[in-house]
Amino acid sequence: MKKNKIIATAPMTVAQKIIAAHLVEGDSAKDSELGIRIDQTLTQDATGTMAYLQFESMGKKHVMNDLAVSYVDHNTVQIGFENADDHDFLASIAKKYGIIYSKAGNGICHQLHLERFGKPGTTLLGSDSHTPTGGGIGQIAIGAGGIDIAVAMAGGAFHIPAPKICGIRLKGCLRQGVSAKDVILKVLEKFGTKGNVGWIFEYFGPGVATLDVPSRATIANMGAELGVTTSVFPSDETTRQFLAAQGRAKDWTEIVADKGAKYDNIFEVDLSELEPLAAAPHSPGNIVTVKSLAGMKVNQIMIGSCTNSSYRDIRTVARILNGKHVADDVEVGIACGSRQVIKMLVEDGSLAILHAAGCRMLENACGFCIGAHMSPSTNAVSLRTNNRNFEGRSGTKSAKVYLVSPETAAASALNGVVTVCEKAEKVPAPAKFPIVDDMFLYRETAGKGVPKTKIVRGPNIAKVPAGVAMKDSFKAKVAIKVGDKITTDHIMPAGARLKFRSNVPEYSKYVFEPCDRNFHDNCLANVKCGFANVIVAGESYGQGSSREHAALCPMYLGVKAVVAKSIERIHRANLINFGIVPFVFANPADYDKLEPGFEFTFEGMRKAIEGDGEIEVDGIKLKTSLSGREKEIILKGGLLAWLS
Ligand code: MIC
Ligand code: SF4
Repeated sequence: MKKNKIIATAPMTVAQKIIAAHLVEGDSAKDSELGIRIDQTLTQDATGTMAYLQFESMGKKHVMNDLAVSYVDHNTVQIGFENADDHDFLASIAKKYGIIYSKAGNGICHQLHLERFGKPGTTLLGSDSHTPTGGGIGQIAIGAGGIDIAVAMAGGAFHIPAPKICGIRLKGCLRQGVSAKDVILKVLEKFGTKGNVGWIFEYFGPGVATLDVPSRATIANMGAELGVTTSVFPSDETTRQFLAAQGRAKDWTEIVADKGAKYDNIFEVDLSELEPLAAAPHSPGNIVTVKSLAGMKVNQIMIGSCTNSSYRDIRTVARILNGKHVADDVEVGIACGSRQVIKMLVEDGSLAILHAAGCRMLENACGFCIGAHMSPSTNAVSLRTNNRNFEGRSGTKSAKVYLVSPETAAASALNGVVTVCEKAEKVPAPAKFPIVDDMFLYRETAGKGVPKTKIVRGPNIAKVPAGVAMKDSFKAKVAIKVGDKITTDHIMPAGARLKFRSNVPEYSKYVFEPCDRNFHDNCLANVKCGFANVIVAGESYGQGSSREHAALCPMYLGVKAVVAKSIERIHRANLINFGIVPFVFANPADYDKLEPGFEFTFEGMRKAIEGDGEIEVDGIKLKTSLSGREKEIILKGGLLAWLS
């Protein structure tokens, strides 16, 4: 793919520099959509099988981008054959097409990628919404649906809205007991989980130098909860030291904002003034102080996830628990981010401390974070260091999940009640990390692949359903009406249902399971009577994950349009990729006029999409703002159909 020549006419921010160096379509000064070249891709197992099925259908001999890594971290401890089938499929695909394969048990994709592969100044596209973790070392790392990753692996560009840059100016230095998690919770308190679509959050200012790489990665990771395109830190001396300690000094380049670089908005955080914060149930944007919760009884504490599972985090917990024992009536589980982290904890004695303190050591995988295990008991209070506390995501609908820092989690574990951590000495950045790469397979054939490899397809690996071209006129029915902030966990539940990710007909049975158990049957009944289906929603529809199944399975059930007050970035892109029109109400009050069963007659749908995106249906004005490329994709019935 051709690279545009960069002519720097004005001082640039870090994000602007990296985007300019990767721009292949559009002009950030004129166009609303930009195409960027993708250097690295990552997938995880729960989204990966679909991504690779889609990549396969593109007919390439091997991956075309610089580096592709396939991680297995979501569905690792299986009941039944389905996940194991997925792993075999993923391993064989990786071997055939030149993808590095990270076996189950190696660790969590974002932590591993940061440790072993992420490079400052490059672009990374991942089929997981927390891919922006790479922003911690100065990568433009973006989460997207699996099919977008497939296109990038096939050498295609990725499209982003021309970004507005919000500068987060950090000054001062964190006090003991306060850490990176509290910084991102502060940013979430200010900006919330909606209304940030199209922004990149870039961290700058004197406070940046006081944060080590794992802390920066925590902040960039949980920027996903803001709904932004990505978050990024400069690549500086701290980044160089981190990469050198990983034996990757050669991967470092300095990338800092130019003097006089302009941000579209600036928010200042004085690190010295921050106090421990928590996100209260059921939203990462529902921020309270830990002080205000102090003394509340806690039933369960889970430490880990891609947000807080680095050596720095778990070593901090070990230091707080050293020589002590967790309270009798609290269950404490710890999941490290990688085998490198585990090795370090073994070698410095931390694992013995955690063992003696009565912690349950869990597998170094997503596990509890996605409700794959460790669901709390009925009505329990669970303190967790992960990034999402949507209702029911833990696997227990009545549980109250609070998101906190490792420091708060550890101090509370000792007392069995929410406790403000007063003392937690800084863990120095290691001068050298042990390299534990033996669970990365097919490194030697990366990029080229082994073409004669036979792909292993168990019965759980089903075909990707094909989209159908958009009709000009059709009848449709409202199949469901939901409220504000509906997450992809509501639309396409994970946890116990994750194992059906490679089998769309089966997984489709669970669409909207937490909201309406009859959604699947109603949709099919409507289709049988000649109606397409429409989803009606409030503000910020599709928050959370990158899972394209939240669009793919509704497409399979005949959904042709979502009509919402607003739609979040990754989900909007996924809807388009699967031929579903992402409409918003021209007049949000019209939301009140629609109820399940309401019948629409769409006349001139194709014309509306080709034109200005506006259509009036039975007295209700709907609009959608689509780029030329997006219009073509929807008219064809989705990205796969458009590509073929
Ligand atoms: C999540 O944290 O919600 C997930 C599970 O990692 C998802 C991906 C998926 O649904 O497989 C994400 O964040 O994109
Ligand atoms: Fe895994 Fe949780 Fe991170 Fe998603 S948020 S990648 S489920 S650890």
